[in-house]
Amino acid sequence: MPSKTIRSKADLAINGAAPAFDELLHVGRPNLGDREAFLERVNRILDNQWLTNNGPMVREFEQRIADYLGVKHCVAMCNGTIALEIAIRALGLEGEVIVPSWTFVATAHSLYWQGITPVFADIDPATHNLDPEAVRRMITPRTTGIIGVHLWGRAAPVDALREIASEHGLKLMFDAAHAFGSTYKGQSIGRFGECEVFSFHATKSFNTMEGGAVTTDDDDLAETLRLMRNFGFIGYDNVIHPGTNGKMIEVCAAMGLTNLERFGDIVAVNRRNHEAYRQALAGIPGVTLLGYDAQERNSHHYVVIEVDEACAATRDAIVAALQAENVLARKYFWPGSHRMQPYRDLFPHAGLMLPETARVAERVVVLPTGEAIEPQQLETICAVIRNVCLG
Ligand code: T4K
Repeated sequence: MPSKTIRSKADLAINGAAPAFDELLHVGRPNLGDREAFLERVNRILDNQWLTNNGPMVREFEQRIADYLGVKHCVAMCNGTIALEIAIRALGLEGEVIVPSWTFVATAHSLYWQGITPVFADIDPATHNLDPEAVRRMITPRTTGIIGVHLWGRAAPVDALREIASEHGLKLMFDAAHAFGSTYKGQSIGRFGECEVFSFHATKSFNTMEGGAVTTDDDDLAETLRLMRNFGFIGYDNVIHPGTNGKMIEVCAAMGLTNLERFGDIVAVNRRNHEAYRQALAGIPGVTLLGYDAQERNSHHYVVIEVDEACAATRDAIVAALQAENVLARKYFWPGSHRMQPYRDLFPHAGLMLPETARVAERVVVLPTGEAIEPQQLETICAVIRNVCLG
């Protein structure tokens, strides 16, 4: 059964039956910290009359994030995409840069937007992260860098990518949009490659409404990033570098400081939800919950199931059944960046090198989690999946 576009609540009732949930349950419902603490911070901002441009709230936010991650510099930005663009430019990337296709399209767009060709490499189907051997195959004389993505918060193969980068004289950076609170070999994501880029969008486990950051241990790079996010200004009258407006505003930093205080609780809820999904979905032929690496920390923010040929229902039938019950499950990042525009027209044969990406893209469903979903709702979601798969 093909999935259909849901336009209104009325569209959701199938065969006249009422959907299971009155309210829509979304993938990406924001986790909110303590409202009073947030409002108190907003009042302080209003009292200060300092709304943006590296204000006290942003400076405190940067320090707290750097401490939390154990990294020297956190440069806060207005969102993850601009943070990627600025980091890419600060590293001097040009020509071709290798990225996964299986990621949010912002990873590729942030290169293309500045005249750099994103070259898509295939993934390891067990982790959904870049396959180092596939990366090697895509290197050409025009390649200047690799952007690894820690997809679903699971660390990319950092050591293997580092080895390839140093063998070929390439820059290595990471899109850590999903990986706040994750570790690689016990160390916080945020310290690997030349720099790492976070998204703190509303739909992330840790959010600043809109926001992002570049983190690095490199003093010179951090200084360049700070210049670039503020038009290249140093002081009031002196522009010493090309730049743009990538600044985080004070209210977003206030949200971040407030949410950071509750981040541990949110991770605990996510972990509990993930385990409940694992138990409730066990034993459905052809439905597999993508696991997390038990040796590493993860915010468990993404509940990813894969539906393969052994399942009695198709992936799209499961998504449609969930949407009919008011559960907005997602096929993130279907059909893969290489099949989105402009890449689809520019590189019509890219898919030939991406068989695993193509397979995974046809299998994934992401389910709701976080504080917005109750244990009972989670059980109902699993019952819908069992019904459609087992009849
Ligand atoms: N790299 C990677 C690997 C990324 O995943 C992303 C962003 C980036 C880079 C770029 O970072 P940013 O520039 O975004 O900081 C979302 C987010 O917009 C995007 O941040 C995220 N990745 C991507 C994976 O997902 P959608 O298409 O899910 O957004 P939307 O508006 O459909 O929201 C999802 C659901 O959440 C909705 O059904 C309703 C609910 N929702 C959403 C918002 C914004 C709420 O309940 N409240 C809200 O305020 O893209």
